Amino acid sequence: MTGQRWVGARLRRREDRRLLTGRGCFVDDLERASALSAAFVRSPLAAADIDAVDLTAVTEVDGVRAAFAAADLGLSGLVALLERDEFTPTTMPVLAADRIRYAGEPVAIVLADDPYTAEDGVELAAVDYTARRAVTSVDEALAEGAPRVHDELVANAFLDLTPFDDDVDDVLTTAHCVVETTVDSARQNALPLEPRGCLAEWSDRDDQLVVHISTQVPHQVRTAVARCLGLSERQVRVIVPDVGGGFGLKCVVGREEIAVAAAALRLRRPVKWIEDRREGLFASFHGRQQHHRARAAFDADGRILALDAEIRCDVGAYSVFPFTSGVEPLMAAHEMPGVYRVPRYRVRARGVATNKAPTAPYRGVSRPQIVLVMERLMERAARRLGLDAVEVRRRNLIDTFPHTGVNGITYDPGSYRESLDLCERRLTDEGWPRRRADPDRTIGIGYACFNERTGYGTEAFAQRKMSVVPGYDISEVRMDPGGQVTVTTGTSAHGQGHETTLAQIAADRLGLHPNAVKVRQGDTDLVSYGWGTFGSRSAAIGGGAVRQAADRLAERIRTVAAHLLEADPDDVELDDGRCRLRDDPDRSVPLASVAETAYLRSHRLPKGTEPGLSGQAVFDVLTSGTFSNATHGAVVELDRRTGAVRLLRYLVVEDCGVVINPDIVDGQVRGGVAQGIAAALYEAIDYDADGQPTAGSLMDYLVPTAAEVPEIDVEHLETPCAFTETGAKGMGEGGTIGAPAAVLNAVNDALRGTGVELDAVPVRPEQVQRALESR
Ligand code: MCN
Repeated sequence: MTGQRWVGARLRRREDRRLLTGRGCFVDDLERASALSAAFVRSPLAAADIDAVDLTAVTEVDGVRAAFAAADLGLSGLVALLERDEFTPTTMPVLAADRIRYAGEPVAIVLADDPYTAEDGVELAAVDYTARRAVTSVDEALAEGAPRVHDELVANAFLDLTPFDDDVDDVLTTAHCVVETTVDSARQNALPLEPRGCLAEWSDRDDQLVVHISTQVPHQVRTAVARCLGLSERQVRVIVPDVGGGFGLKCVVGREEIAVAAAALRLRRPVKWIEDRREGLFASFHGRQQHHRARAAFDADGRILALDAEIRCDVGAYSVFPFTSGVEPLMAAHEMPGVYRVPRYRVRARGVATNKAPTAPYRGVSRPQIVLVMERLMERAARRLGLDAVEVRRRNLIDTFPHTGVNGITYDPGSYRESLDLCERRLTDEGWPRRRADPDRTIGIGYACFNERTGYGTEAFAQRKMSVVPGYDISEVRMDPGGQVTVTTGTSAHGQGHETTLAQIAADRLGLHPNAVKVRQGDTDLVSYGWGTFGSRSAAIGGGAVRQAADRLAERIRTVAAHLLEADPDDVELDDGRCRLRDDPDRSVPLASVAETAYLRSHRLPKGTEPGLSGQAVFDVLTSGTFSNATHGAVVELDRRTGAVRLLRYLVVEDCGVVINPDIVDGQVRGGVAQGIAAALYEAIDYDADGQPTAGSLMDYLVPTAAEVPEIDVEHLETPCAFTETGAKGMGEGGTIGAPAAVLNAVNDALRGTGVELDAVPVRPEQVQRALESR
């Protein structure tokens, strides 16, 4: 094992042993003898005034210990801010006090001996509402005279911005060819396997409210709880047990979580709340409901000359803490050109309030939609110009790096062209697209090229003008007296395998096996502040902090070892659990002896050397971020009689810089693609005209299962990133970003010759049939 490099190794996920053998510990596994269970009284109406809340009958139920409405708790709400004139801040109350803005909004919290009794109590709450007219679509919300979802919003827009305003009209009128697409994507729920949940308890010993919670962002939960409850940050400790997925839905703070914390503080008893699937579906957070109208001008060779886009995001009833309801429109408007050279760009983007559940930044955030837009434009232009669509892409791909786009973003080097070439070659060599003899069942092939901005540091978030700026991250790496290492990090994995990959990074720097490295995360008392895990930031930023901290520890180890070996620290290298002299490898000392000396025999340390062995670091990406890239290729079979689509083949060629663990990256890509396929073909949360969600269970909200998801092949290209410590770029969202466009393009290819082209997702059998019938 001497000289073994762990970064790049296909090391098995260390967390899987406990997770796969049922020994993981999730919030609901935490038991407290005196705990109360919480359940929420929720509004049945989407828009209403609350006239009165009477919880008397609730508290009379045997086993119900308390029930609180907004007035009883008297809490300030959550306010998320953008420092932009185009943004109007609003408050999300912890419990609705006088207005209801979506069906399922929490009005009161009921605390009982067990969850069943709490639900019984909920049934008896008497709330008088006066219904208002609900606004259930962007068209309705923007119409003249529409009811206002929040009084302070003008034309129901949380955010209305035109960040790029090139004069594109002359190009659009004179260009050889102009194509247009109207892309609609349905509202979705990220649907983590484990729903939201928390257990809050007051600790007299620590004078702290301890909140165990299924979240991606422990420190942000701490800040929100402290602010809402009027506690200092020290008085709140947030601990994250095992988390069964988040996908962005858990990177914002839920009002139920604050209410549970408030009840535990008030009652000085542990309070537990576990969301049920129905609540999760319609009363948590959604994402993805966007409407894009885009036109692009091309020359006769298929080169894009200008892009003109209008983006309307249906962001629901509230702005979420801390990212705000601006996250979808901002992301879409700024990043739409993607991998393509767009010389002129005009865009207007709005985040529109409706009487629906609020939206959180669901994995990929707006990029699945903007990739759909760009890829549909490429396909439409190719058809109009009689060119091959892959060739049109090739002619437009950014090919010199770094490239500063029309959107002001600087793209670091990637393998845009190489990934497309390899993806096309692999699928062509396999003989796709083969058309079957049966004319009713046609085969289609579709591609999508995209990049994914990852590792947003302070600068990238500051450009977005967030008032709470989640950029840097923190790590401490320490060695105990026995030579074993503990890494603490401000990132907070919830399925991504950081216990493995962060250990691989530290192990390389310290010349150890990763099994000698324990990763600790998800506890606000561990590090002073961390930003958690979202935005594919953990490898790039968290990993950078770990590597720097490990290097600082290694330096300390070398100093002590050099003293023991009577050598110069610069001549000492760490390898295979030992410190040895580079030019005289027979002279070495085990790391464990160095550690023992540093802690237990400190009198032997050189004068002026502090006892103990640890290193700390704060790392940030001080650019607009780093861009990983990929090309997805999908092959589908379309049954023209039923409209059913079956995936036959799926290939991803991706480049996320230096790959820390290829198995984990493959797993991340495959999971992401499955969610992208869900967006392309299955999932949609629709609302009726009264604002009632029509998907109340997994009977109506169609989640693809293993039967619908094909084998997904992943090929890696590696363009190392110059400004992350590890050379890694993030990739945790990419699978989700490319799949909708690749699948939709494949469906359109299978529809070739019918005159039908589809630009909206999901494409369900009834949409295909309807389109074919109405030709
Ligand atoms: N990795 C690697 N080599 C690279 C890049 C990443 O080995 N060059 C590894 C990382 O070390 C990490 C994993 O791949 O173990 C993902 O890394 P990264 O791209 O940094 O993303 P994050 O760890 O920050 O995870 C966030 C991302 C997002 S934004 C969502 S949403 C998401 C996702 O990851 N939600 C997930 N993946 C998920 N996976 C699961 N199982 N559950 C979720 O909720």
